[in-house]
Amino acid sequence: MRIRLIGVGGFGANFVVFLNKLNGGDYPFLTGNPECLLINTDAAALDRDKEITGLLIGHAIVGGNGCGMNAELGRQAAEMDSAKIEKVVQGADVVFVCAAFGGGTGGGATPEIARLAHLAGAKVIVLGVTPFAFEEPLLPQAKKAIRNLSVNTAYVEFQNAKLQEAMGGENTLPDAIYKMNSWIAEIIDGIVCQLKAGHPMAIRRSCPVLGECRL
Ligand SMILES: Nc1nc2c(ncn2[C@@H]2O[C@H](COP(=O)(O)OP(=O)(O)OP(=O)(O)O)[C@@H](O)[C@H]2O)c(=O)[nH]1
Ligand SMILES: [Mg+2]
Repeated sequence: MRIRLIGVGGFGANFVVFLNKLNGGDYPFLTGNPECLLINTDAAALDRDKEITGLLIGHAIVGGNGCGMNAELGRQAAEMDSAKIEKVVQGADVVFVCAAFGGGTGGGATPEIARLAHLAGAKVIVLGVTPFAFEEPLLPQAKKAIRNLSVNTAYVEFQNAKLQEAMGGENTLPDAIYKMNSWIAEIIDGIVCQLKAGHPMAIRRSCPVLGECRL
């Protein structure tokens, strides 16, 4: 089974790098070698994480400088480079896409990447984080990104705002982020373990209308 893990935008890259640093010790699925890939509109960020294969999108519109939290630019970037994205999702049985829904690249490009992966024949699972409470202006575009996910895309939402609240005031932001990354990794690990064991499990999204999701 070919499993591909795609980190989109800044958060997506942070998460994939976090997983790669674990060396497979904590999460057995890592020993199964998922193929990791980063997709970003930010050339410098891809360069920083160059130990993982990167795909730069949208260079013609943002010049490799990221989307400045503008999801419309992220959407256009993915659309204009859909041929490149099609190539990197070919041949995968399962594609996990990790992104921040509130980010310009993450929120804008993720629905298109997920759609192309589905068209290429993969089961697609998006793992997305929503904004922290102090990032309220990003909420509308995060909600829009979720609405833009096709009905063929399963998704799991991780809410930064709820996470911070749940962890209480004594934890620092890096603690909260570490914890969130660990939860996302556990979910991917669990799904892959089930699939590899051949358990009869379907990955679906049953309802195209998405309301509030809770932790
Ligand atoms: N939990 C968690 N959230 C993160 C992390 N990095 C960024 N975020 C959240 O992600 C959102 C911003 O998304 P980014 O991924 O930085 O943006 P991007 O997709 O790169 O988009 P552009 O920079 O606009 O091209 C904000 O809500 C951040 O709080 C992280 O490591 N962990
Ligand atoms: Mg960025």
